[in-house]
Amino acid sequence: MKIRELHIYSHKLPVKGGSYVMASGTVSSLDSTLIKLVAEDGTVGWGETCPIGATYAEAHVLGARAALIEMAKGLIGTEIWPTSLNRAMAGLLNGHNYAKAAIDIAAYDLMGKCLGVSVADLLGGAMTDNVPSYFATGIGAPDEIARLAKEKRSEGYPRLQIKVGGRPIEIDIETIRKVWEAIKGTGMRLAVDANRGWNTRDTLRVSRECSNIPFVLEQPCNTVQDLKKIRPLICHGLYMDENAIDLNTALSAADSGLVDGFSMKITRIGGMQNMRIFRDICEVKNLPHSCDDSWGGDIIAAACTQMGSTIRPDLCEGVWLAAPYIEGHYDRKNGIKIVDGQIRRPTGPGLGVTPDEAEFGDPIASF
Ligand code: 0XW
Ligand code: MG
Repeated sequence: MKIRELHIYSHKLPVKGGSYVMASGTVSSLDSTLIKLVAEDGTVGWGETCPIGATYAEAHVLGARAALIEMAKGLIGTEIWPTSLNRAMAGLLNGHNYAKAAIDIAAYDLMGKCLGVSVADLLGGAMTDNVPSYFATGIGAPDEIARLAKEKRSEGYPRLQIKVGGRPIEIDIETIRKVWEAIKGTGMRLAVDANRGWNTRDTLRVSRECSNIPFVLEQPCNTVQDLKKIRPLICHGLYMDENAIDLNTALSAADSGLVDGFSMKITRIGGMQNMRIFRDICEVKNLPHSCDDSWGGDIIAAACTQMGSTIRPDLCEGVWLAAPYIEGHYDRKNGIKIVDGQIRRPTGPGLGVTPDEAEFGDPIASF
């Protein structure tokens, strides 16, 4: 089955409540990029990529679009099947995983629709239709984050990620302690994510001074070298997020024992095909991981949910969605929602969501 048409759309996703703050930057409105692939028989597949600003990862909105435009002409007439498609993309452009991911997601959606099966089936089969999510706070005052932690626990979230970094380390330590007071004994799991914002000195201090609090340290420092430096000295589990820029890096972090798990983004690793390989590597190495993306609407949420449903349940750290921070849906009927901390997997063919194209207006480019 070959690609006949490729269309690129832009869609604004303002942050509900004004802004989302992390150590690596503050965002108030995201500009998502959607891909519509049309196969030779007229079947349609949708993909999406939405970097969270320009300072979170080595990714930004116009970079995604330039990369997609660079590849687009060469992709017309290419097979949609994932291995050949990913090889075709590699032959057209080096790197730029986060742009290629949008094509790969659309191809999976299209394949599922052609074959009449869900994307989870294509990925090996869903383990559950009720996928656990986790809530991620932004950076905030210790008492406010502790209040939010309690609220999210009572809503049913099994896991919480709190953001730290970019301010005096004493405030981060106070936040961690207050959050733990609010959730201890409830079974809620905790990740402390500095989004590269701490140096090694402060990371060691936090781990030492909070040694009695069971959390995982997510991407505390900026580089792999920093993670190597702190690794033997911390008393908390270490998860890699932003540094896991491709399969090679993730594989070597998993194999060398540098990390205890990952916070993984489908677009950063290059789409469903690479995420599936990553999932299987983690299963071989017995490493927990999440299945998220940096931001995005119903298409990316459906991709994360379909993939998340196939992760071995004891290794699944949850599927994070931007949904709590976004108004509305692309698909009013089957749009992806978090209810009681869980996400219901759409079971229709492909991704299981059908966006209302009128929401996106005219394409910004068509091939
Ligand atoms: C909390 N997230 C999943 C959403 C933002 O994109 C950042 C990310 C993370 O874990 O760093
Ligand atoms: Mg993270």
